[in-house]
Amino acid sequence: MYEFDIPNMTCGHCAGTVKKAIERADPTASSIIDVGNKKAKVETSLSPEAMTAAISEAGYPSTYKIV
Ligand SMILES: [Cu+2]
Repeated sequence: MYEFDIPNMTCGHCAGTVKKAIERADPTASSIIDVGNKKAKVETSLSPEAMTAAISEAGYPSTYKIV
């Protein structure tokens, strides 16, 4: 599982956009979005680089760590 740090994700609307981007990139992904801490935990079979790119393309640059 990866934890993405998404500084621009500041409200529920952002969280929805991020969640959609994650699910579009990997329909089998499961994610927990934490807007308060601007983090998303994602279980995905994609590489974290690919998922970072997908989230970034939706307008939310991020960094990740393995958790
Ligand atoms: Cu927002």
